[in-house]
Amino acid sequence: MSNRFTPLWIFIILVVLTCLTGSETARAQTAGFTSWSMIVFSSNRSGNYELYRADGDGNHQVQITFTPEREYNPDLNRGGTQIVYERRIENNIDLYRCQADGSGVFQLTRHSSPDYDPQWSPDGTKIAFVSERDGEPEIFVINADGSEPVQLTQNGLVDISPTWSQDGQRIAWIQHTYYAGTTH
Ligand SMILES: [Ca+2]
Ligand SMILES: [Ca+2]
Repeated sequence: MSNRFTPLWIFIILVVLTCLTGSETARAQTAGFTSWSMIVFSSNRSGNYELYRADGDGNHQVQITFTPEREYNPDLNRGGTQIVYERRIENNIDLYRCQADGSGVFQLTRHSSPDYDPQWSPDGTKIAFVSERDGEPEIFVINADGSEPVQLTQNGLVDISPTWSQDGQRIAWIQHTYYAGTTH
């Protein structure tokens, strides 16, 4: 798996995706990707934010969500079979999961506070994400079916952007304060 994550491949994918979506939004350029043979991304090219999948070279783009809500931040699991993503309804955000073709949509979080930044664990059994359910952004982990949420951070700082280590044993994230503007 480590070969798939070489900086060269990541750079190539980002360049391809940026070229494909350059006239669209910055959000579309921050697509999730975990396999260079397939990419998933969010775009508002249809007039509403939807998820799309494409081959690793950007060909064969297919729209896989068709909703009045806004779908963002897809993350594809390592097997290329499941996508976790954000669905935004007014001021709330919850996490959903679907098959790589967009079928089998399943709601993972049901909370009045925003849940976002989902990331599959390497083995596909868990999802790390950010939730503001205690008042500000904290890192959480849930099982792939949305059960057993575990809160990993609890502090007065902003904790966002969780990323799993290759062995799935550790999670790195960004912690900062809005006011000081420092990042660790
Ligand atoms: Ca939509
Ligand atoms: Ca915090």
